[in-house]
Amino acid sequence: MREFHQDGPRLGNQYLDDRLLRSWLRRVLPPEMHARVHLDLQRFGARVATDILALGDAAEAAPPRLVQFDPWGRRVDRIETSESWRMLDRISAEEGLVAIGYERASGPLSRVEQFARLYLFAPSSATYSCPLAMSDGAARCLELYGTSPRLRDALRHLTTRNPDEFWTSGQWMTERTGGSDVSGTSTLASRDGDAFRLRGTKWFTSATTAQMAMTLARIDGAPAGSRGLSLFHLERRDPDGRMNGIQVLRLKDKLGTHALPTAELTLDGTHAWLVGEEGQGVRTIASLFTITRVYNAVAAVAGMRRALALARDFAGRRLVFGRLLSAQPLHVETLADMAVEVEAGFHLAFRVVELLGATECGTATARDAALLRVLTPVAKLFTGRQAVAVASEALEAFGGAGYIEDTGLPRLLRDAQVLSIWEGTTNVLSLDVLRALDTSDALHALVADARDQLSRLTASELAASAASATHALEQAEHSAADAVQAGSEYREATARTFAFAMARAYAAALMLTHADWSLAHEGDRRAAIAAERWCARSLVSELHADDAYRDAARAVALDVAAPVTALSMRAG
Ligand code: MFK
Repeated sequence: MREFHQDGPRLGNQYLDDRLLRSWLRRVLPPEMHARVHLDLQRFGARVATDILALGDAAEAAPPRLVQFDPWGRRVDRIETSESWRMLDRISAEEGLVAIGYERASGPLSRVEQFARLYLFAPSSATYSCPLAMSDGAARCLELYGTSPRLRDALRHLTTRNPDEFWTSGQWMTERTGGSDVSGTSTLASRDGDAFRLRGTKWFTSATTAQMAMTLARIDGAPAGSRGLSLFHLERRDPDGRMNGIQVLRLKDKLGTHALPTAELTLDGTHAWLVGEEGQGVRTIASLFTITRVYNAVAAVAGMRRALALARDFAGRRLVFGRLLSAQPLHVETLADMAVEVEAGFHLAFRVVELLGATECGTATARDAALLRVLTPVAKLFTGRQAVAVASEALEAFGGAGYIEDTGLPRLLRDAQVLSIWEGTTNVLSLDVLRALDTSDALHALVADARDQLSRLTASELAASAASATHALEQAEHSAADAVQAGSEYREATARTFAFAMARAYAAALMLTHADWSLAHEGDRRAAIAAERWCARSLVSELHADDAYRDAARAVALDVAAPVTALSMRAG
């Protein structure tokens, strides 16, 4: 008797297979730039499914190891990483994964080009995207506040394409007293000539093999609380190669991100240099964590997209109850829901990327700046939660195989779970949304921008969804006003619900804008179906499962062309 063996999922070219990424780039990039970027991403999309993927898998299989003592008992505190992990570092430099954002060869659109690459890279990289995020954040912070030759030199290392000179950076904010609340930071900084010596313990430090780090400390005599904190730059090793007053206490034993070294450190006389003004540490490091939060959002969507790609491919291979999964209506429905989540998250994350580029290049309006401020936490918190839900659903789409380690699938979920925690949890970021509303005209900016987008739609078949989006925006605006009236406790308690409502409504406007363009310029109905499903599912409660609806589901679930009737699903 012939034994049955199920084929596992296969990954194709991750750029060519990504209809949404390709379509969105075609829309937002000028034709000449698009032609160049298209060719380049085609090459890179093949790499992330072949050699880069193999390096990521190998790095995951050979996690870092801490060697605290040499054979003769001397304290060395060496974190040993795999050859594959180090290769990912070199590839990151050569591919300009940070550099593109600072060369700014394409002006404000440079960030779009850079993050399109990072989007392809992240899910294959065993979370090498984490050191890159912190390095990019440190680069932005040094670009803004790094006035001394030492700090300018660090910036040069962070943004070079030369792998022999490329540095990564850590972002050491967390102490035992708190990750979300840094006000209890107990690391002290004492003056030493034109520099400082740091003493304290850092409880979570990601990518601890980085050449440098940015960290918070309290200068002797500074007041308690977060207003007494200053930001410092330090190098991990002295010029003679010894650890710069740093002891590695242990590596953290984490649920996921296994290739990424995360450590607990003691600083004891660590030589460090002030960045920005004394007592302005939180405000100064905000320029760094704005960037890492954008990375988080893009990596979250990239992870969802990878999970969907694998589940889609598998649906075309797996035969159950006499037919392929891709022909099973209930499975198609599940895939369609996942696909719609990916589309919504993608638009939110890449809208922030666009705004970031414009702000950095001085082409942003005041409204764009306010939008960037509020959409950064909104996109981060929303996509972080989506990533966990979509990864969980994807595992289930493989049945028992999704739960078995050597399929590689459980990693999707493990590595997603951190995205809603680090760089600010969902709740902390919901509160940051309130901070943004209080310190800028962000609510007005967001609502006005979404309304402008909706008012420019031309396709009549999108009108009902546009009305739902408009209604949702109005509701978000009213609940913000009601919350202010009701007082700060109520406002905090509803912050998360409010942040999610804004995310959903704004994502609807972005999806409809893209759908409108895609209908007109590509004759493609899939973005419209995704937008319509989004508005129907998330903003309006009733759905009607008629034939047109099922066709529509198939089109977004399997990414296949849809009949004209598919868009009429709300009419049923
Ligand atoms: C693949 C992706 C990989 C991503 C890399 C992950 C690597 C992992 C590394 C980490 O996870 S490091 C730890 C990350 N930790 C956090 O993100 C901390 C989370 N907590 C917060 O974000 C809190 O809201 C915060 C610490 C900022 C609260 O601090 P404070 O001092 O209580 O806030 P306060 O007093 O409201 O603000 C101080 C100043 O900072 C104000 O400016 P002014 O002095 O001018 O008034 C604020 O406006 C400013 N500020 C605060 N948050 C800001 C901000 N400015 C801009 N953007 C923000 N989000």
